[in-house]
Amino acid sequence: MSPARNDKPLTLALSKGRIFDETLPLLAAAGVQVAEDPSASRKLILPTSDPGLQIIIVRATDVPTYVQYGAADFGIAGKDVLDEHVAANPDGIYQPIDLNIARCRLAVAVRKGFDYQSAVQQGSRLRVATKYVQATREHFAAKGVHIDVIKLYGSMELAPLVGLADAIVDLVSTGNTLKANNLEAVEDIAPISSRLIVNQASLKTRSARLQPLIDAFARASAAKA
Ligand code: PRT
Ligand code: MG
Repeated sequence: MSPARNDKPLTLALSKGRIFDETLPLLAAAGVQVAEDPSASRKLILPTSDPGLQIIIVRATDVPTYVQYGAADFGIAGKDVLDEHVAANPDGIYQPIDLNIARCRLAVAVRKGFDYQSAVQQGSRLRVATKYVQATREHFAAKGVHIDVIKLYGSMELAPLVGLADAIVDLVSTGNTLKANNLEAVEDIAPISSRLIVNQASLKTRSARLQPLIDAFARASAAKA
């Protein structure tokens, strides 16, 4: 551990959009304000009212990678993203708290009128399009249903409409996106919320500065739950 590294500000990795927006009140509860809105600014490193804390803005799926390698000391990521990351890279990330923000659920959805239950009962092989390959494989393996997974990076809702897949596994919050595309959720896989994640080395070497923030986040999120 070099002294230089300890003088650097703590770095928190966030994605813009709902996670950034829902993290602001948690930071405020820790006495920290953020002057700039990443949706309006092109800056990727945002200072905060605490000179010892900066925020970096990365893609939601990249947050665990920055934290794992210690480029960020801590970060906030959806359980969906985290589970997929940890399945491939199990080491280096500590997950102390469920922040109860950016909540939704992971679900199986199909075109309205597609008889999912019968297809499952008859043992048909299903084609399932998803960004969540690990969670999807585990879910269907536990049910004893054979599937072919088609990996997509977005707009999963389109896949059943154009014959790419029989079903999708995707996040649902209001259900409006499914409805707008004539799809319906037929099975819930897991509730999803965002988690605080911490680099394991940072937790040891920078705990004097990290722990108070972790504690403030824990209190603020428990008050929300
Ligand atoms: O958007 P981008 O491709 O840059 O990245 P991302 O989609 O990974 O990021 P973002 O900010 O959209 O999502 C970050 C995290 O928010 C996710 O990892 C989830 O943990 C959480 N979250 C909570 C959601 C939703 N709710 C959600 N509704 N993430 C995505 N959605 C999408 C969903 O995939 C679907 O397309 O919103 C659509 C459904 O919304 P409803 O309200 O119509 O049901
Ligand atoms: Mg998105």
